[in-house]
Amino acid sequence: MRTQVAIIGAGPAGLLLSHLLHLQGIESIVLESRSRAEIEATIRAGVLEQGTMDILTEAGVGERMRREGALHRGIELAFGGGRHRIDLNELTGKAITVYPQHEVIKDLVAARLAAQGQLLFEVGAVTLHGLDSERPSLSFTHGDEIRRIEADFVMGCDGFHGVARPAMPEQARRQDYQRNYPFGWFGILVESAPSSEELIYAQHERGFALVSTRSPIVQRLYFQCDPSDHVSNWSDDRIWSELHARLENHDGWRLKEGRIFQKNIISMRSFVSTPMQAGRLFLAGDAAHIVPPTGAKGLNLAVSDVQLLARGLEQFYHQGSEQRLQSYGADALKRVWRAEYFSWMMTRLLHTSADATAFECEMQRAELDNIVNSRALATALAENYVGAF
Ligand code: FAS
Ligand code: PHB
Repeated sequence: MRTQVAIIGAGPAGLLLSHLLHLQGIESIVLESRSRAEIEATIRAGVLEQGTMDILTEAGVGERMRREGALHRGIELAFGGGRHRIDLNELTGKAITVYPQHEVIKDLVAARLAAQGQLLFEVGAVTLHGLDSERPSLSFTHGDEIRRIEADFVMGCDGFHGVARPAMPEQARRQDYQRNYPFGWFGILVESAPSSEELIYAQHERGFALVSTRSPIVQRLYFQCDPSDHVSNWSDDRIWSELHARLENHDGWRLKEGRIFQKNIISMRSFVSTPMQAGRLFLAGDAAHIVPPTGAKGLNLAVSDVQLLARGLEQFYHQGSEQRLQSYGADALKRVWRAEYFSWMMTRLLHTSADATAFECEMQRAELDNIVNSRALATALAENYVGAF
């Protein structure tokens, strides 16, 4: 097989890149190890920045997002029994949309298939070859066949556990930056109306909790847990009791309960791998960087990487210049590091560390008080949250 751009991974990064290239008349083939049904059912992110909304709309795949997504003009920080609204729209002129990542995946898969895009699902043994040549290729299994794709470029959009980053050529002198957190998130999907108009990020001595939503009849709730904990250790009653405790407040608001129909625990890390490119191999999204979900940046960073890559490939194929492609990694990392900082800051601000000293607990509370009482600090948080950079 032969194509211009071979893409490994049909997550948000790989699918959006393939779609943006198609709009520019650039050919691509996407190789995905899981089935279509699996990728369209993987529950992950929920918050789209304004920039992401705009890219999806301009690319003609934002119609259902605008119809079914929930536009949120603010978020709430809960601590000390009170709730404090950060008015994102008043402070930045922007908003966010809560629209589940798996719905974005469905919209992108539908668009690619409608355009006869080449998406190969359930591939195996993807191996990268000739990355430092001008004719890189991928070998892989598909059904009972062993196949090979020759391309001009290989895009590693295969997530944190993919094969592209480890295949980075030695001479690229890869450097990884990593911070593992001593806690994870226990996530549940609940059959109930939303408990709040907007997302609530709660700091509590028992641990962090987050009230989010998926639809008018499904809530998405999270609470901080031990990353080595097991879903089976948590009965529904124990989950509700913990969530109510962490969301206790003086103003009479109460979390809505309902049938819990999905539970999972995600671990948390900050991770950046540099460089994000070597020869004809480029990394985008979780293949290159991971953020703790506290800042709702993961999906949005993948989209901004892909927008840069699509512009670079368009310049290469339409103007014969490699200038944008050569600066891709450096350009992407500017935003990546700012998002890594924001996600780390929000995680430190809102989570409870077992080994925090009494002084550190007071500093955490004082930092929250500062933010909700200072327009300048609230604006800084709002700008980072909506992605105003
Ligand atoms: P993805 O991991 O989404 O996609 C990579 C794709 O490559 C997958 O479909 C995978 O099957 C495929 N693949 C992997 N190896 C392959 C191989 N060898 N060959 C072929 N295909 C291969 N972000 C938020 O903002 N908020 C959240 O609440 C949030 N929750 C998350 C929960 C979990 C469990 C995880 C893992 C991530 C979460 N994230 C969240 C981050 C998440 O949304 C990512 O940032 C986003 O999926 C990144 O998209 P991609 O870079 O496309 O990577
Ligand atoms: C979600 O709805 O899944 C979500 C929202 C905000 C976050 C993380 C996850 O910061």
